[in-house]
Amino acid sequence: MITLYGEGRGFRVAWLLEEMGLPYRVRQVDLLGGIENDQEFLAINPAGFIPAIVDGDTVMVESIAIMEYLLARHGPSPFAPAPDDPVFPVYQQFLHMGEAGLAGPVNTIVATKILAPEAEQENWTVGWALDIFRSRLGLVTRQLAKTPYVAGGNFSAADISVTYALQFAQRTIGFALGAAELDYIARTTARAAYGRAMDNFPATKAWVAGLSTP
Ligand SMILES: N[C@@H](CCC(=O)N[C@@H](CS)C(=O)NCC(=O)O)C(=O)O
Repeated sequence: MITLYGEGRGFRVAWLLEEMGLPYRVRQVDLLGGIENDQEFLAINPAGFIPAIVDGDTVMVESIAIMEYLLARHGPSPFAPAPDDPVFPVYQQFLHMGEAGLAGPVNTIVATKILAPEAEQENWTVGWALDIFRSRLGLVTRQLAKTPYVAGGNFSAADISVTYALQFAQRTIGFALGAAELDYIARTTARAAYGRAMDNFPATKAWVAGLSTP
């Protein structure tokens, strides 16, 4: 059975595992409690960030790479178009943009606003990261004007990647999304697999329940 270490971006992995019907267990990782106290996890990921998975002899980090691994190793799956499918390029683009162009830049803002000394919380880099997020979000909006999902007419792992990033921006920096993105999130999160993944993520569930924008 696959072990998934940590919530946070591990949600992408749990959601995909639920969509694919693959059995897994969640091993909690308490980042705030001091990762140096969790030697068992550090033996899995010595860099100390989440998520990570263990699948037999395979140990992996990076949420998008883990999703690609699961789709390749445990597929074929309807959540990843084949390389010769016309939507494959746009699928691949948004699968990666969800982290590289959206959630990643938001991480910079969150870390600065929450963890940096007060005098450094409104620095140049925060504005830069927000500009990056906004410009990539424009590409998502443009795509959603054409198709209901980011890679065309069908839900895919790219929607898991992008939905996570949009919700992350809403939940952490209170980013106000437009109507098209809100409709999109309503569509993707109505899936039963999303709800099942959330039920396996008690810390995320409690955090979201306490927010004005779930
Ligand atoms: N690009 C990585 C980002 C991972 C990441 O930033 N994880 C956060 C929690 S969601 C974390 O562990 N932060 C603590 C750290 O990086 O040391 C991914 O997509 O998995």
